[in-house]
Amino acid sequence: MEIIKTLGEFIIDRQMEYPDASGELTSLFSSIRLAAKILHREINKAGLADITGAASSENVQGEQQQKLDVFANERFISALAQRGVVCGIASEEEEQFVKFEETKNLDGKYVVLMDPLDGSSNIDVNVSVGTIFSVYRRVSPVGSHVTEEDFLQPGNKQVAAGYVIYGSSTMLVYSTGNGVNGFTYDSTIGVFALSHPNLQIPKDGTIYSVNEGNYIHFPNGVKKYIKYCQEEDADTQRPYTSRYIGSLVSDFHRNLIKGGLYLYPSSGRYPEGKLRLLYECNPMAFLIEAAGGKAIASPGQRILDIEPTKLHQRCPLFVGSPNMVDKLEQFITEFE
Ligand code: AHM
Ligand code: MG
Repeated sequence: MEIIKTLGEFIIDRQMEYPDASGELTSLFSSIRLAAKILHREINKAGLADITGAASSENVQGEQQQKLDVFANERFISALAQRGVVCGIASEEEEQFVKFEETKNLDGKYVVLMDPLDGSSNIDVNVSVGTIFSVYRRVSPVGSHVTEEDFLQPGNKQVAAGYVIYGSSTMLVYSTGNGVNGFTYDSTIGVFALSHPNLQIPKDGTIYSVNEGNYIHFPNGVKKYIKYCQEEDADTQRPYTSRYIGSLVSDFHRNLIKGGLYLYPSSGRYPEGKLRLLYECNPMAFLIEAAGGKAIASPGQRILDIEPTKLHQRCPLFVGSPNMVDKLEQFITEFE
C-alpha cells in the first residue's frame, strides 16, 4: 500500500513533541482543514454552479446565491467557532472583529486573522485563489471577551500562519515557526497528504513579480530595481523572468518554490501599498522567514516588527529570496 502522511497525522506527531500542548492548536488546524476542503469543493464547481455572480443573485433553483468570498468567510468563521478553540476572528471581509458569546469560545486561547478568499476577482476567469490565515495567542484574560488588542499584535507574535491555494491542485502550506510544510489535497480519499516537507526558499532567484502597470507611481528605488531586473548580465542570469498572476497566494507560492521576489510597493492609487498588514503581509512574512527568506516594508523595516494600529491597515510588501530582498533594499536606500 502507498504510504502517505496526512496533515492530521503530521499535526499529531508535532503535538507529541510538546508534551504540555493542550491540543487546542491541533483542533484549530482541524477546523481550518475542514473549511478548506469545503471551499475546495465549492471553488471547483464554481463554473458549473455559477455561484461566482453577485452576492444577492439567485441560482437556477431559485435559491439565494452567495459570492464565493462571502461563502468562504462564513465557512471559515463557523468552522473555527464550533470547536471553541478561538475566542475571536478578524477577517478581511469583516469591518469589525468577530467575537463569540459562548463560554467555550470565551475560554479559547487563540485568535485567528484571515483573508478567507484572497484574489477573489480572479475566480470568474478560473485563476487560482487562496485563503490566508494567521494565529496569535490572545493577550486579554482567558474567559473574558476578546478585545481589539488581541488582534493588533505585531507579526513576530504569530504562533502559526499558512495558506490554502486552490490551484491546479489544492494545497495547504503552514508553519508554526519550525519549518514550512506543504500538503496536497487528494480529493479521492479526502485528505491533505504531505507533499512538500520542509520547504526552503532558494537564497537567490530569477523571478520578479509586480504589477508593472503601476510603474509610473512607484518609488524611484523600486523603478531602478525593476530596470536592474530587466538588464542583461550573464553572471546574475539577468534579465530575470517577470511573473505576475495578481493572486498573492499563487505568486507567493511559486516564488517560495522556485525562488523570486514579490513586490507590492506604494503607488498613486494605494499610497500605503494595497495589501493588508494583518491578513496578508504578516502571515506571508512569517512563512517566508520560516523558509529562509525575507519580508520588508521599507529598508530596515521587517514586516514582522511593525506595530499595527488598525485592523485593516495596509503596508508595502517586498517578500521572497533573501538575496533579492537585500538587493532591492540597496536600490531603495540609494535612490530614495
Ligand atoms: P484582494 O484581497 O481584494 O483579493 O486583493 C489582494 C490581491 C492579491 O491577491 C494580489 O497580489 C493583489 O491584490 C493584486 O493587486 P493588483 O491587481 O493591484 O496588482
Ligand atoms: Mg486579500
